[in-house]
Amino acid sequence: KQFELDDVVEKEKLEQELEPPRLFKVVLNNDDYTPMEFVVEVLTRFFNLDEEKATEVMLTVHYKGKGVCGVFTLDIAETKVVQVNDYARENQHPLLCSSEPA
Ligand code: NFA
Repeated sequence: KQFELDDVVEKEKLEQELEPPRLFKVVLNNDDYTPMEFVVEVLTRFFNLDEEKATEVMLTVHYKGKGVCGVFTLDIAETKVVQVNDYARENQHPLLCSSEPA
């Protein structure tokens, strides 16, 4: 147990010397065909937004062309993009999710 504690302390020391991780925005892009209700479902399912916040983001995408779903480290952002695009395709919607540096 003491060794595990030493490992944790050592890891925290190393992390303090590192740069903060680079962050990436995950964005949804507007299209003419995906139903608004499906976009809200995606935002609640994959980004843990409540119904009100999901509706707000969906309407931003609809009216402005794109909108930010969340900000994540690279690996998590990449996973979200794949999950959303796979889910949209499974449901035969053209909805497109992508990521960009924050
Ligand atoms: N523009 C789509 C429609 O009018 C709704 C939509 C919103 C699609 C956000 C994609 C993203 N049905």
